[in-house]
Parts: sequence; C-alpha cells; structure tokens
Amino acid sequence: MQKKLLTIILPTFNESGNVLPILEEIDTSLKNVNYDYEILFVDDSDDETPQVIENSKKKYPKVRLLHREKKDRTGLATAFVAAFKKAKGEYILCMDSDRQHPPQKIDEMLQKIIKNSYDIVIASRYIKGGSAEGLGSAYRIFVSRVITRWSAWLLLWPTMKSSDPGSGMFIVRKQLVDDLSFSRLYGFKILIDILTRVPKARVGECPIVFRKRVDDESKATLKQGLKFYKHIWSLFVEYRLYIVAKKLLFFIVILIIALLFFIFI
Ligand SMILES: Nc1nc2c(ncn2[C@@H]2O[C@H](COP(=O)(O)OP(=O)(O)OP(=O)(O)O)[C@@H](O)[C@H]2O)c(=O)[nH]1
Ligand SMILES: [Mg+2]
Repeated sequence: MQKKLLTIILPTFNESGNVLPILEEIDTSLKNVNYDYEILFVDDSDDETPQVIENSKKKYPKVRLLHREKKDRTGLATAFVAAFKKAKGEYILCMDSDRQHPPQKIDEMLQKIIKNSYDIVIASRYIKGGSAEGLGSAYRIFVSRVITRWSAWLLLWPTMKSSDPGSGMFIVRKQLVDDLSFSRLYGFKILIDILTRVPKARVGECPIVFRKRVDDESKATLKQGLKFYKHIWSLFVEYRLYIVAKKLLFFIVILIIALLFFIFI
C-alpha cells in the first residue's frame, strides 16, 4: 500500500450539491503544500452523491470513494471506522462534507499535530478565535455549547481535555485508531469515542469558525439528540462505571473501618 502523509475523510449522506464545492475548497487550501494527501469519501447516500463523487475523480485524482451497501449503513460513527481502515495516510483528518468546517485550517492542524507530537488535534469552536455562530439558532448553540459539552464532560472525564469534544473536525494519528477495536459503536460523535477510549491521548486544539450550512437545511433531529445520550451512556457504562464503582467501594470500606474504630476504641 502506497503511504500518504494525510488522509482527509469526508462522510456524505445525500450531499450531492456539496461534493464539488468542498473539493474545490480543499484543493485551493492545499495547493502549495509539499506533501501527498488523499481524500476519502465514505458515503451512505441514497441519492446521486456517489455518482457525483465518481465523476469528480477526473478533475480531482486524489479522491477515493467508499460507498457502503444499505445493510452496512449503521450511522456516522461506523462510517468513520470503515474509512479509518481504508485510509493510507499517516494522519487522518475528519471533517463534514457540508462545508460547515473550514478546509483552510487543515494544514495548520496537520502542522500542529506533527510539531507538538500530539495524538489528536481538535478544531474547536469554543476557544479564543473560534465561533459556533454557524450552528444557526440560539437553541442549537445552547445545546451544543452547554448541554452536549457538559454531559460529555460529566460522564466521560477524558473528554475534558477538549473544549469541544463534540467537534466533527479533528486530526488523529492513524496508528492510534488502528489500535482501537471500537466495540459497540452507537453514536455519530466519533471524537468522544476516541477521547474516552484513549484517556492518555495527547490533545491539542485549533480555533475554527463553524460556518452556516449552505443550503440552510439542518438534518439535526431530536432523535439524533437521544442517540447522543444513548452513546455517552453506553461509553460511561463500558469505560467509567467500573472505575466509579471501585472508588465507591474503597470509600465504603474506609467508612466501615472508621465506624468500627469509633465504636470499639
Ligand atoms: N457516511 C455518512 N455520512 C453521514 C451520515 N450522517 C451524516 N453524515 C455526514 O456527516 C456530516 C455531518 O452531518 P450533518 O448532518 O451535517 O450534522 P450536523 O452538522 O450536526 O447537522 P446539520 O448540518 O445542522 O444538519 C455531513 O457531511 C453529512 O453528510 C451517515 O449516516 N453516514
Ligand atoms: Mg452539518
């Protein structure tokens, strides 16, 4: 397999109108870099998106397509994991294909992960220089900024390393995801999985301005919100509950010893 420095993973679900514009923007942003990269679409669409991607290869030969069969379309998280397995890059950058993430930040993120020997660099909307305005309504900004972040931080402490654990744009060393088994994947926020499953990961951040959806038609639903809670709860049970239970048991034993001490002495 021919190695590349960077694989850019773009997940698509009925994004036919965004494929060419996002490719154009990536191409312009990375025009002057002196490393080899590839663009890997992982597609679960039932519209003409895969045909648009196939046709784009004439103009953009760095493009590859992983189109999943209907039976394998089990959500965004599993789409990323399928793409991780196919990636040829030493580093993997994940970002949305609906142009809400700025491709102009890709090179800065790559330079940052290499220079600082980080495992992950996250594009954050919630550090100085970043913005979540593009989410649209005040309600969606509140849900993302307060509810999503705090729920993750509270249940899954390793996510506290990031100001924006729900971010969909991040770069990670391929080796790190290769070493993970990704059992029981429920969610669509794969970064939360990675941060929780690798609590020792070295994490850096870059600010981004999250842009408005171009067609302004959000696919976010209440059902997705409920899925998010199912996701973080399952990770909590799998990775954190055991540690909480151990600490609780330790605390109870100390309490009993202290009580016995006061009763008998
Ligand atoms: N392959 C794949 N891609 C998906 C799936 N769901 C969403 N995507 C893509 O993942 C990216 C993020 O999804 P979005 O629907 O934009 O999620 P969002 O930004 O939180 O919400 P809105 O943009 O407001 O709808 C987009 O590029 C989607 O096309 C899926 O099940 N499979
Ligand atoms: Mg979006």
